[in-house]
Amino acid sequence: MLTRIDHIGIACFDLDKTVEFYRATYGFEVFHTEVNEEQGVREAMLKINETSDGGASYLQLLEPTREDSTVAKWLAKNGEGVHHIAFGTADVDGDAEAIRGKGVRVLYDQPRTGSMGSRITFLHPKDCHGVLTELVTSNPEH
Ligand code: MC0
Repeated sequence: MLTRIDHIGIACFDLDKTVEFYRATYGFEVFHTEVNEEQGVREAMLKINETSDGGASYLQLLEPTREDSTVAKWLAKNGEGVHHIAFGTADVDGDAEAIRGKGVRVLYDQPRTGSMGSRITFLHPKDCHGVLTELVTSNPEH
């Protein structure tokens, strides 16, 4: 069951400048940063709020680390902006299978590693009314 918005992914050209915009304009501070080599991104997570299921919601700022990454490709075509939305679930495997059964393309056979040790998969934007959609099971250690 999808229980919360885990994060909204925002693609940017310059992570440090974008982090500074969110800090100076809204007062959001960086909760976590990491590089995900598999996904080809450097990212900053800005925590917005805790949620009633024990999780949290974040803004995720994404800067590509290589030209052939999905985010670099998307930035070249669209410029900066909202890249994807991610829903939190306690069971990414079960929810991905259930959604696959409804005819939506799930992009990974098995969930991969996401931010802060989470397990993630993606749904094809063309099957989701133009929205690249991610499913996330958080790592309880975070
Ligand atoms: C592509 N399309 C999108 C889109 N990306 N539509 C909405 N939102 C997006 N973000 C559209 C394109 O405009 C195009 O439509 C069609 O989908 C095919 O795109 P493409 O540019 O030809 O690229 P493909 O087919 O090679 O790849 C698209 C696909 C890919 C969604 C399969 O981006 C992908 O695998 N994404 C999942 C992984 C990802 O995005 N990782 C980065 C975040 P037209 O109409 O022009 O044909 S990593 C992350 O977020 C992790 C670290 C985390 O949360 O923890």
